[in-house]
Amino acid sequence: AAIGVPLPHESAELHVSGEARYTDDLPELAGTLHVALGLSRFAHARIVSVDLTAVRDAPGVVAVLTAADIPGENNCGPVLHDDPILADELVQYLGQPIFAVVATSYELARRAAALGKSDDVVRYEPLEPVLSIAQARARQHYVLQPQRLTRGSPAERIAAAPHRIDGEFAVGGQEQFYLEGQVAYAIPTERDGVHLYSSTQHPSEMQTLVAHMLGRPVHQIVCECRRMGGGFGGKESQSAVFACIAALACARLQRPVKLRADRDDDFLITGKRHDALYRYEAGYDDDGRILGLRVEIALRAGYSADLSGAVATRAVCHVDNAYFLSDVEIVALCCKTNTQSNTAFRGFGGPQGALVTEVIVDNIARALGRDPLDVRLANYYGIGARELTPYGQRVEDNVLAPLTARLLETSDYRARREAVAAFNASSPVLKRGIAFSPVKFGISFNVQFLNQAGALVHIYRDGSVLVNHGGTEMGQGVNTKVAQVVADVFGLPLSQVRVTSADTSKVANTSATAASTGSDLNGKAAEAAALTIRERLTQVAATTLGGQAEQVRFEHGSVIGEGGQIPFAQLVNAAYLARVQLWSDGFYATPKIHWDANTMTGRPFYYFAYGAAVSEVVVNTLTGESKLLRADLLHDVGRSINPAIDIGQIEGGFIQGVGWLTTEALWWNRDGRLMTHAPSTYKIPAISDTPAVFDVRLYRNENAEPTVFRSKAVGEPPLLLAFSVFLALRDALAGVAPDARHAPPLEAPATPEALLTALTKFVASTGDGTNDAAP
Ligand code: MTE
Ligand code: LUZ
Ligand code: MOS
Repeated sequence: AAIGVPLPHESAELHVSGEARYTDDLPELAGTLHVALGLSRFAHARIVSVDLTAVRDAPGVVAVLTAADIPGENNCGPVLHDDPILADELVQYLGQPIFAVVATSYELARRAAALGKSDDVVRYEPLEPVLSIAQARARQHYVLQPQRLTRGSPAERIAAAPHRIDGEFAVGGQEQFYLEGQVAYAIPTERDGVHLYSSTQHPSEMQTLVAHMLGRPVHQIVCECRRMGGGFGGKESQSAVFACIAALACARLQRPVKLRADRDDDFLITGKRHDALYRYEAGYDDDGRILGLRVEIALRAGYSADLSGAVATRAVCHVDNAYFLSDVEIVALCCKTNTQSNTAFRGFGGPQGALVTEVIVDNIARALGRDPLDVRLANYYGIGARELTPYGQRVEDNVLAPLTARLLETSDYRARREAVAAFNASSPVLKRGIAFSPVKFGISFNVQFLNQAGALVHIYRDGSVLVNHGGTEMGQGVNTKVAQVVADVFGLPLSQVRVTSADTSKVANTSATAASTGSDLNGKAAEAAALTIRERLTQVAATTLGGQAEQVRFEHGSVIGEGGQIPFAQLVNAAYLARVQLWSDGFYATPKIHWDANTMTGRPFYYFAYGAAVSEVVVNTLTGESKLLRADLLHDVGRSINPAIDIGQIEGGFIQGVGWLTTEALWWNRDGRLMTHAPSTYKIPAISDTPAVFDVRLYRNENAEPTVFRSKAVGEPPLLLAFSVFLALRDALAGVAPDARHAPPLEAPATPEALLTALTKFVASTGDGTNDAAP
C-alpha cells in the first residue's frame, strides 16, 4: 500500500524546521578538540623542512600532527594506494594537507593553522607543475593506463563515408558543492576503539581506511552516518582524508576530535567532476546517420587515481548515449595533473562520455542543414543488430521511441521550433534557441563486486519496525523508499517503520551509496529480510487464526486469514511468546552482470534508465547573458516507489546539470591555485535559475528486470537531461546566421564569456556582416 504513493521524505519536516541532525549538530562530548589543516602552498614541490614550533606555541593548540604521527598506512586512496593522508616529502597539488592542528576550539585551530602560511614553517623546493589536460596528454602523463574500446573498422568506415567531420571540444569540471561540507567527529572507545561519525557515502570504506591508518583490525572501528547534507559523489571516497585525520587525532590524544572543513579549504582540498578535452572524427550519410566514429576523451584525473579508472570506464560506456554506433573507437585517458584528485560526481563520467556525441550529432545536423532532432532520431538504437552497444550489451528495454514521441507532443517541439525561428528573424539582439536531447544511462556499478547490499530488520513486541541497511541518506530519499518497501511487505503505515543511521557495526562490508543503486540494492536486501520475517509470521497467523498459510494477507495494519483477522502488533507479540525470531538479515547481489576490463565488453549494466528533454533559452548577443525559459522533461523511473521523491530527483539532477554546463566555471591561476573556491566566485544555480515553465513528468513504465517493485534508479540519469540546455544555447547562437552550414563553436560551461567568444568566432567564420549585434 505504501508503494507508488508520493509520500514526503522521511525527514522532510526535520529538514525544513532545522531539527534534522547532521554530523556537526551532534551534541559535543566534554573535552572535544577541533582540527584545522595546514595546506600546501605549491602545486608541485619537494618539502625541504617543516618547523611547526610557532604553530605548536599558538594559543589553544594541543597537538600538531604530521605524516610521521601515522602509525599504520599513510593512505586514504580508494583503489591505488597513492593518496597520502598527510603529505610527506612531496606535495602534488596546491591545497594538499601537510599538517593538522588540534586545538581547544575551531577558531583557535584555524588561527594556528594560518600561521603555517609563513615561509618559516614549511620550506619548499618548487618543481615544475603540470596544470592542464593538454600538457599532461602531450607528455603521456597518466595516473592509469589508457582505456580503449574498438568495434568494427571505424577508420575505414569514416574514410569511405559520404561526409565526414572532425574537431575538438572541451567541457569543464564541477564542484559537488554539497551544502553540508566535509566533516568527521571521532570519539575514543575502550580497548583502542574509535567511533567515527562521518558525513560519508561510504561508511565501510571510512572504517577500513581508518583501521589501516591506525594499524588496527577493522572491528575496532565503527563508522556511523545518519544523513548527509548532500554528497553528489563528493563523499564517496573523499570524505576519507577528513575521517582519517579526525580519527588519527582522536586515537593519539584519546579525546573526542572534530574536523569540519571550512568551505574554502573544502574546495581547495577535494576533487571535483573531471573536466575533459575531446578529439573526434566521424563519417556519416546524407541523413546524418553515423557510419564510423572515433573519440578520444582526455580526463583530468588530478594528482592521484582515486576513482578515475571507473569514471573513465563509465565515460567510455556512455559515448553511445541513445545511438547505435556500428563502427567505433573510444579511448579514455586519465591525465595526471598537479591539481585536486578528481572524483565521483553525479553521473560518474557518463555525462562526459555522452556529451561529446550529442555535440557531434548537433554538428552533423548543422552541416546538413537539418533539424538536429531528426538526426538524433535517425541514429537511435533500433532492433536486431541495431540493439548492440559498442561494449556488447544488448539494449533490450529501450523505450526511447515512444518516450520521445510523447515528449515532442507535450512540449510542442515542432511548432515552437518554427516560433523560435520567427522570433529570431525579427530580433537583432535577443536570440532564442530550442533543443531536444535524449538520455540512456546504464544502472549498476561498473565494478561488479560492488553490486551487493545487506539489511537488518527488527520487529519489536509492540509491532514497531526498525530497519538498518547498507545505504546512506544524502537527501535522495533512500531511507524513505526502503521504509516504504518494508512497510508494504508488512501492510503497515509508513509511520510504523523507522530507518536508523548507516552503521558499520550493524551491516558489514557495505558498498558506497553511489551509481544510483542505493534503493535498488538496499531496497531488495531489506525486502528479503522483511519477507523472511513475514514468512515466519504467516505460519503463526495460520495457527492462531486457523486456515491455510497461503491465504494469509498483511494489510492496513492487520493480518487477515481464513479464520479471521488480528492486529499486526498482537500477532507479533503472539509470535514472540511462541519464541519465533522477529528479526532477520537480508542480502542482495545484482544478477546477470559481468565485465571484461581487457576487451571492455560484457554486460556492465543490469538495465538502462531513459529520459528526454526539450529546453528553450534566450541569449543576449550583446552581453552574453542567457536565460532558460522553459524545460519539458520526461523521465523513466520504471514503476515509481515514490513519485514525489522521483520528481524531486529529476528536477534537482537537471538543474545541477544546467549549472555544470552554464555557470559553474573552475579556474586555476598559473601557479595552480584554484581561484574559484567560494560561492563568491563559483556560481551554482539559484532558485531564480529554474525556468518559468518547468514541466517534469514520469514516463509510465515498469522495469523489464525484476528490480524492487519493478522500479528504476533515478539519482544520476536526469543530470544528462541538461544537455538540452547547452544544445539550445548553441541553437540560439546559430540564430545569428541561420544559413551557416556549421555549428557555433561553443564549449562548456556556456558562461557569458564563453557565449560571446563563440559568437565572435562564429560570426567571423560565416563571413556574414549582417548581424549588427555581433561584437
Ligand atoms: N540527491 C540529493 N538530494 N543529494 C545527493 O547528494 N546524490 C546523487 C543522487 N541524488 C544526491 C542526490 C548521486 S551522485 C547519487 S549516485 C545518488 O543520489 C545516490 O543515491 P541513490 O543511489 O540512493 O539514488
Ligand atoms: N562505478 C560506477 C563505480 O559505475 N559508479 C560508481 O559510483 C563507482 N564507484 C566506485 C567504483 N566504481
Ligand atoms: Mo554518485 S556520483 O555515484 O555518488
